[in-house]
Amino acid sequence: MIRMFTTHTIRPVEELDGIWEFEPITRGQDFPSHYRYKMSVPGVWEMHPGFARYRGLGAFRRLIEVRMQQNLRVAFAGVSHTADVYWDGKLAAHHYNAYTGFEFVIEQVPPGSHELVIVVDNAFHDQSTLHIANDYYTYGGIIRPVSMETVGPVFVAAIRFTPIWDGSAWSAEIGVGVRSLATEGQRIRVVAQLGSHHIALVDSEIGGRATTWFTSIHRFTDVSSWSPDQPTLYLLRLELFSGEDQEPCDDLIDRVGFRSVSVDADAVAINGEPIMIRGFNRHEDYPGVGSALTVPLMVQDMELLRDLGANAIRTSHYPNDQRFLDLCDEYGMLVWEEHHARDFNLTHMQQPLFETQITESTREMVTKHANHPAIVIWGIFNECASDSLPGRAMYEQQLNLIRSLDGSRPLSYATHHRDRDRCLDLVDIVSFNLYPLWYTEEDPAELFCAARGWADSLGGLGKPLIISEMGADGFYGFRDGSAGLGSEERQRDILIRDIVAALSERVAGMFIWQFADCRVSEGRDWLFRRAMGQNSKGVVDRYRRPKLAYQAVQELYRQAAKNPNQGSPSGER
Ligand code: ADA
Repeated sequence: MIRMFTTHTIRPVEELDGIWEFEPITRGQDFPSHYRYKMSVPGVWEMHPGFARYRGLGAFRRLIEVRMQQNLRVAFAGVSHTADVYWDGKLAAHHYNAYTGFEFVIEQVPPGSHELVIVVDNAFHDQSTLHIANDYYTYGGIIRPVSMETVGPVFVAAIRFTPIWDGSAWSAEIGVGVRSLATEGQRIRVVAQLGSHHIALVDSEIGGRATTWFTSIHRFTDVSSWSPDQPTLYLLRLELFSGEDQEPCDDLIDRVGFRSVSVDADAVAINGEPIMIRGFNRHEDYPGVGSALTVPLMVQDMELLRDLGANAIRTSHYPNDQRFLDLCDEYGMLVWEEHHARDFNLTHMQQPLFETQITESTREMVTKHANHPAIVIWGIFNECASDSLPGRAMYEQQLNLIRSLDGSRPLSYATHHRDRDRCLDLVDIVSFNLYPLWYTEEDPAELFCAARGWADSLGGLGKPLIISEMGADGFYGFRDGSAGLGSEERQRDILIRDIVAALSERVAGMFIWQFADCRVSEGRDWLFRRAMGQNSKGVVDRYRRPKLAYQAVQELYRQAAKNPNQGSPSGER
């Protein structure tokens, strides 16, 4: 399943999910002459007993039968982390970064059997500046769905939908990219349908061998708003007509919602309603399937998050699977989505490939995910070099890029630099990662109050404050009446004090670190010596079994949901 809804009813689509052939290879080696293993796509090779800890290169192969000559558009939603795709032995696409998709078109494919080989790399090396050993695990494999579509000489390449609230009614800016594979220019029409609205979107000449963008603003009188309580969604169906044809030759369907996001000094507001963010940070990770979560597991996470009383998720620290974002749209779960960056110091950020790779991660995230109403904040650079002037220039560059691609959402980044941060004036929401009572002995309420002070004196005055991370390790099953270090009791007690402090300090919101325990890289550094090879700050363990903190967080989050304007819901325990 590529998305949680049908994206084409005219364009033929075949999902290439299933069992592919697999063979590990070494750098510089030719394609394997035979493939000894089978792998699930989507999947991670770590689920295979022979590759449970494999870090390196592997070739995936699949034969494609084509019945008649056609143009094929192949779309990979996520390959971890570098992909070189070969069609009948010829390089068709190269892509870096596990967490955003890519696609390519093979023209005039003749009937017969064709070979699709994809060489996947999950190794850490100087060609990979975003995937490094980190406090989460970079798995290997084709981790998200693969699809193959038949496209004509002209097709809809992309839709962009931005809702606009003018104070009394909804309109939306609709962008459509039409791609022509023909050498000659031609006349096309695009018609849009959304609910009861039918719109003649485009009637124009387009040039050959190019993607032409058309953007226009339309008023929608007969629609309801999307909100966390009433997440009303609409299918936006575009049909493309070529020349004088009366029948459409292609279509593209996306799912959209009408909502606005704004900020003031105290809060993030959806449709003008201030919302206290009761969030969790979440990694895409589950035993056995790694980062290739199945739909039932995504739904399970969503149900658990709702059960916990959460209304928001931060996709720490990379763009998420679009099917999970689809679920967020459906459940009314607010999303802070961030590009792929965790804990890069200035030296790291100054590596030759870094700027290109992070810029692509930002661009792909925004252009591919901007239509999700659930995404209400774009984030960049978690705990990177926002404490230096060269770092600031890089923050500014990424923020400017996002603003140029989508000016409709507030921007933020999570910092741990406290009063040394130098970028708070650049964003719309000020966010601090703080671990009182865990990494430091500070009192949570005093610390969050101090954070407001740092923000106010460093360019964040008048901007809402989010505690983007707070939490503590708690090892599942380690119960200890004296609440010893790493016990479920200690974790629960710290989280209670964190949440109560955040609520009483009137921050705009909080994201607990973290929803579920996750596997982490192993290595020599202290970070990579984490016990059990995992980050154990989840309120559920890797199998989603609740720890003691679960019920405590649930109680506080649910009370906060009922009394959004009161500070501490239940006082200290
Ligand atoms: C950081 C980081 C998280 C995680 C956390 C922790 O704040 O942003 O990815 O590593 O610390 O558990 O220490």
